[in-house]
Amino acid sequence: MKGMQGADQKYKNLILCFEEGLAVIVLNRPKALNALNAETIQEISQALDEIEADAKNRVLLITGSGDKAFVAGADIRELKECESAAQGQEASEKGSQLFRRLETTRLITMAGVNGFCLGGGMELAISCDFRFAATTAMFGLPEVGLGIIPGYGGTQRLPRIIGRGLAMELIATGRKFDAHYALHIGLVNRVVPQHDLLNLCRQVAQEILAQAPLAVAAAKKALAIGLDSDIESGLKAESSEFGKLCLTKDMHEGMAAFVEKRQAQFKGE
Ligand code: CO8
Repeated sequence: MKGMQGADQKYKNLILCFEEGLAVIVLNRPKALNALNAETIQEISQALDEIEADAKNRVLLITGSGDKAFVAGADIRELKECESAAQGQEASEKGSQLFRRLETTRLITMAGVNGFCLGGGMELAISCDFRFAATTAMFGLPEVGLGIIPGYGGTQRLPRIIGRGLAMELIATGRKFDAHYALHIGLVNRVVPQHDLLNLCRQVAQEILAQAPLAVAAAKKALAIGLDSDIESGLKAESSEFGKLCLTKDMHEGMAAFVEKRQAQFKGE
């Protein structure tokens, strides 16, 4: 992929690159528009192991290779072979577990949606903390048109992001929609021309990487606890995380830097 350095050749269906604190997973099955087969699901999990193992990595960008697709869904040729309820449930659970891991990782995760973002691909994108899209991106959960439902968390996450009514309409119709509509309903944070997408993602990653690492991770944790429970539990989690941060060197550094009118040098301690 253009502009990506340090690409790792050990994966068959994705490219993994590291850029000083930012890890980039580029889904790369161009002949199938980057559709997610079981092997790709397994490789994303393996890539995540590799990324999480190094504390230096703090932001993860997931995007698709080429300019046509982010991910065009789960691999329909593979899904077609599903012959029992148990087999279908297992396939759904495997993907769901990975996407839940993506949602709860300490990394801040973003999807750079560079083209078709359908079915399991859209479910992958909404497992990330936030999304940016190219003007050419197309979204949708077309599963009901194939006789199935979103099986990687789409029925759970989409209503949490855009609300019940809109989510139900989009899931029940399977309708595809463009990047501007995705921006309008709050599914993506920003829409930019295709050639600016990676730069935008990198720029936002740099903004995040300039902040105190433990504080960013604590904010993600508190936000997730609140969204997955009631506001009282969320507020409790926020206060608890706040308290723990008062013990960090970075808090003292951040405040000293403000008083001394200089740039803070955070160490993640
Ligand atoms: N799976 C497998 N192959 C695919 C997929 C896919 N999802 N999408 C595209 N491809 C393949 C095509 O078959 C084609 O291959 P070939 O050249 O060998 O025939 C190649 O990619 C290029 O695709 P097209 O020729 O169709 O390209 P177009 O530009 O004409 O159309 C579209 C692009 C509109 C994206 C079209 O390819 C399409 O509609 N794709 C399917 C989209 C879709 O329905 N996605 C949802 C799949 S179901 C799902 O995601 C369920 C998730 C939950 C699963 C939980 C249990 C596991």
